Amino acid sequence: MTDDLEFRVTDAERSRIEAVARALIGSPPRLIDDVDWVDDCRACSAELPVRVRRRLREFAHDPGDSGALLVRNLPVAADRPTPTEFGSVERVATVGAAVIGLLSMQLGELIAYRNEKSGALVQNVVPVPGKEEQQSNAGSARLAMHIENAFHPRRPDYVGLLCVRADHERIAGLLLSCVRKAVGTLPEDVRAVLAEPRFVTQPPPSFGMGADQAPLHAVFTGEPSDPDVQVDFHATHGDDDEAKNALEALHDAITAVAQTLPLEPGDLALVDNRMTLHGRTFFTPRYDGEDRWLHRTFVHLDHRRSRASRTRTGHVLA
Ligand SMILES: O=C(O)CCC(=O)C(=O)O
Ligand SMILES: [Fe+2]
Repeated sequence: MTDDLEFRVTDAERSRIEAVARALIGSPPRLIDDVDWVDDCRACSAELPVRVRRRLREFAHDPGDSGALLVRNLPVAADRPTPTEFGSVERVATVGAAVIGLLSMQLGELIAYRNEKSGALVQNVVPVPGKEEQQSNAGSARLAMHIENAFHPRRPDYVGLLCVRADHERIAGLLLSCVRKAVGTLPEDVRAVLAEPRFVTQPPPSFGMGADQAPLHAVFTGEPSDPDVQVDFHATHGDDDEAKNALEALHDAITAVAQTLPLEPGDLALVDNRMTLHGRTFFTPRYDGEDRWLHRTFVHLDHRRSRASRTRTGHVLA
């Protein structure tokens, strides 16, 4: 299998990207969630270095066997303490927020969900005191492999995760596992079960949907040898014994091909959420302002498809 995961920007490209980011944040409105800022971000993303735009365009066409792209050596400025509050988001544009916005918008449209992180388009992934064991990005225990918002009919096509600060001990690893690498290792009958609507994924309480309303769905859809995947190993359950066993077999196969990436500041993981699961190894937060800190974005390839869930110019799905 080709290692198509890493793409390192040169120092000259990094300077150019920083100049584009500074131009974007230097003029009003400076508020990320303002529709005019998103329009400016889309326009400025056309000013990114051509080699970067070309690589992102190639990735959108074919995410390879890793189903993710790790863009390295990007400009970020860790110029304030790592936030510690639950639901932390970026409101005022910073270099880091602009950089993740600019690269995300070369793939598609930024989106968010009203019921998650107050609908902010650039969110923070930080450990939160008291939430250590929680299966959410506020935790610091091992986070089960999942696709993002697996329960949601309009889940993101891509998830962007930009590292602003690493954890103290540099042991936290972003886990990535593409179903393309796993599917061929599964027996035919297991794959057939995974392609049937025999699974349920619980929405998080913040979405206010009753667990009993969650519909049955298939875990594999599309071309059987190269399927899309809909699963969250914390929230998805098989509806019968055979389905439960198939899910366990998928878990083993996904775990066996997972890669662990200890993200460094300036690393942006763009994850194809249709075929690639992510998770995180455990780490130990200190809550001293120097903890691990990522920015996160969600991208839709086809903004039109979510029109019924948002206003005409809006980016936040109800
Ligand atoms: O902490 C991480 O590396 C990933 C957390 C995560 O799954 C997310 O923010 O969606
Ligand atoms: Fe996630």
